[in-house]
Amino acid sequence: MNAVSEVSIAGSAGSSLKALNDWVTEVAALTRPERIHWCDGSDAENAALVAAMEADGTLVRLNHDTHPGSWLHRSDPDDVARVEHLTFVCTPERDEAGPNNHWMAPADAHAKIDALFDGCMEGRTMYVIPYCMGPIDSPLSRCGVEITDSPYVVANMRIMTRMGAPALARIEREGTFVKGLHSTGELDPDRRFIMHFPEELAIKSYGSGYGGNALLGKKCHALRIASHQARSEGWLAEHMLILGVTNPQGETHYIAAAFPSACGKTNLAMLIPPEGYRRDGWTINTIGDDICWMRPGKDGRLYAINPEAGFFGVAPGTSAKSNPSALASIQSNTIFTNVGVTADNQPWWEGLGEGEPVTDWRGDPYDADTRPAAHPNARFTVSAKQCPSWSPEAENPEGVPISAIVFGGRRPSLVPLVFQARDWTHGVLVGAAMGSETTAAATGAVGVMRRDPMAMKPFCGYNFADYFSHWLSFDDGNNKLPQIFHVNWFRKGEGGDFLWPGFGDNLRVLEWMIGRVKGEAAAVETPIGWLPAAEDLNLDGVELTGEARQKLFGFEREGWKNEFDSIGEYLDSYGPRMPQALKDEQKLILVKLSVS
Ligand code: GTP
Ligand code: SPV
Ligand code: MN
Repeated sequence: MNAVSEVSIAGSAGSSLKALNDWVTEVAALTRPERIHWCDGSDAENAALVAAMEADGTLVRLNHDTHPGSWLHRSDPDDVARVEHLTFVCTPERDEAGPNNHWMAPADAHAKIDALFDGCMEGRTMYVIPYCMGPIDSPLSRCGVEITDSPYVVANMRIMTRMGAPALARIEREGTFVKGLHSTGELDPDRRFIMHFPEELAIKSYGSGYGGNALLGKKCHALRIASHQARSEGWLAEHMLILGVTNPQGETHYIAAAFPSACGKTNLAMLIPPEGYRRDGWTINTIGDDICWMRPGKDGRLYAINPEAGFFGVAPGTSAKSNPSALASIQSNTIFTNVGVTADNQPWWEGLGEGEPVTDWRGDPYDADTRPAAHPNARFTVSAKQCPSWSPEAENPEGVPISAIVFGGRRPSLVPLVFQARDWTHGVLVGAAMGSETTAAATGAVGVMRRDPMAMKPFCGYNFADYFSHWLSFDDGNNKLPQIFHVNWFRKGEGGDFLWPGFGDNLRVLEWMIGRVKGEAAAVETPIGWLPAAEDLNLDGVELTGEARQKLFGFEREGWKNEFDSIGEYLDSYGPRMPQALKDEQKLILVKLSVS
């Protein structure tokens, strides 16, 4: 593969690249690769890498008549999701990481993981990937360098980030970058760690080649390290999609929404308006589907960028009906991970709605009694620009102004379709108190209710109590902050079915939110916030049973009392670090709930 070269930039580098070059030399001394390849992000480099991966079976060619430029990767069957129990935040003091993180002392963590890295790249190529999270010329963007021995990681990082020469130039200009060291190692779950060193702006990940464990720009950098940086620099790094809603009058409102993993961010970000809305001229513009960095602008509003350049989306359930924009995006130049394949070699997954699998995600003949064709956390990696609803505003270096922040999770009972927080402090409590059922995006049991504040439980790089204080600090009397809402697309009826149609129909809820932001839409005040009556939403064309109306728009006082008792216990579990303002808000609501 002649694109692989042993380039050292030491000789030619300006002094600001010296730190990078010294680090690469140090890592090479530890991992002892046969070759070092500095990635430039070019098409020729990618073509050479893909050809080499096809030759060694890392990538399987899909049907290039139906899916030009698309490939399948089958990961190790024990390496199919994030591993939260093996993910550590290594701050000098345990309390800085907080009860929300697994913690290890930095020196111990380095020693433990460096022992695994010792000689691990012998006979292999070490790739150096300079990347930029966010538009290359945005003051909100931040750069990093990932060193990896996985060409699959290189190919994914090329889609997910602005990778290569322009990023290296920015690093040279700025002189600072996040250091991410990754090796797939033996893919042995017993020799696997994902470690973060926020004070050192460093990440070390060993033993997994999958998604958020291995594409270090994503959850490791853009959330765990960035949330830590954001705290000291006065901004927010969040697990949120960003979308623009344009109404028939041509006004666009940008909304950022935090839902836990596999709870609907990609779907909402690419929403297709229901028929009547389309006719009236409503459109959706996609800025991002997973991560949002935002900070107050000169006018006091929060301005947001999507630090990513691609989507690493959940494949199962993606269909022409549920998410036509995602499906259209992944017809070409897409890497599929752990999906099944049809007889004519097209990618296939449960919920696709057409075709039939012959081979499952492990490469075995498909047998419905053995396992699903696609792993439930099977994913596609594709450039955001291939999405029909992609907005050029995603490249705006200033970011887009946010009108509303939405929190939500999978709540089969109690929680209504939507409500609005009274003010910022209440909204922060709504986010802090979020709960959701676990999904296949991480290893472990699925469908277990857990608190997942702001959808950041697996991703906040420091103590949640300090994180909530940071959120509260934005209400400084000068900022013009967004309204905060909570949604639940996953409320179930007695029969166990979802009561809300969801997907495109979620625009009905977004329209109500924008109406609230503009002071036009009606709502009823309750102790948990402002709730719409069913009549306050445009439900033209939606059939809802009596049970659905009652549960989606009702307020269940007794259930909420129990919920607020449990929220109080949760806040208390953080001890005295938990901001008093949140505890006061929780107590105030509990008192209101008790007065009927
Ligand atoms: P990550 O990439 O893991 O962060 O996930 P995500 O939040 O982007 O989730 P995604 O949009 O991929 O959705 C995950 C699952 O939720 C899919 O199976 C979807 O079909 C389902 N889903 C998304 N939106 C809705 C909805 O409005 N209603 C219902 N019932 N299911 C939904
Ligand atoms: C998530 O789990 O929230 C994801 C997938 O978006 S991963 O990149 O694996 O974190
Ligand atoms: Mn995610």
